Amino acid sequence: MDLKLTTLSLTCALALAACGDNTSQQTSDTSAPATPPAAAEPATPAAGGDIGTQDATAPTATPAATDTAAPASGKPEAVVSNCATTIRGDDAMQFSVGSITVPSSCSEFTITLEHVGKMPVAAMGHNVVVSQASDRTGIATDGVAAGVDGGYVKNGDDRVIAASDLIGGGQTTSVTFPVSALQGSGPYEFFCSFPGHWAVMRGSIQVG
Ligand SMILES: [Cu+2]
Repeated sequence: MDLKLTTLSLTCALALAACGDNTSQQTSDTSAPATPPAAAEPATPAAGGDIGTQDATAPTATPAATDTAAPASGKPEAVVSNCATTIRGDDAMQFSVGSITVPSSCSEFTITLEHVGKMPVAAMGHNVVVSQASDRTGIATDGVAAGVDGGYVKNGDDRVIAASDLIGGGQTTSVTFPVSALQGSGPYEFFCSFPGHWAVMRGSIQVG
């Protein structure tokens, strides 16, 4: 019910935006919330609104729609320069990027992780681990026993391509690894191996 109303309201708002008609908005301000959608809907096709609606969707509907729909994949691509990138982790258990593309011209690649939060490592520690995607769960599960002091990575785990230190809020760390390690049979991922984090704090990493 709420969703439907929200959708209708959005449709209304988008239709109004497409029309660019301030008069209509004044109408919706004074009317009951449910009334304007019905009035605005017929106006959409008349305005030739398909393209206008899509244009308006990106800026307008993003906060409500995207945050719940795409937990891991809605993130931007990492900015890479000089065979390195910097990503951020925060107190909301999120990485700032969803994908890292390593230039094939690089022989080594460095990922720097900035923990921009304030929580201590024991409560909200982050690291960045690189592995085959299919090894992520095993690495993280076996890493639990290593604890905070072991960075939640099992000592000598040969499935790990790269693993940074585990850091708390305000700290920065980095890890460098050979690009050839990403040129076998992927796909590959980067993730945080802190218990519970690896399910959401992850993204794809590939040589491009
Ligand atoms: Cu984490």
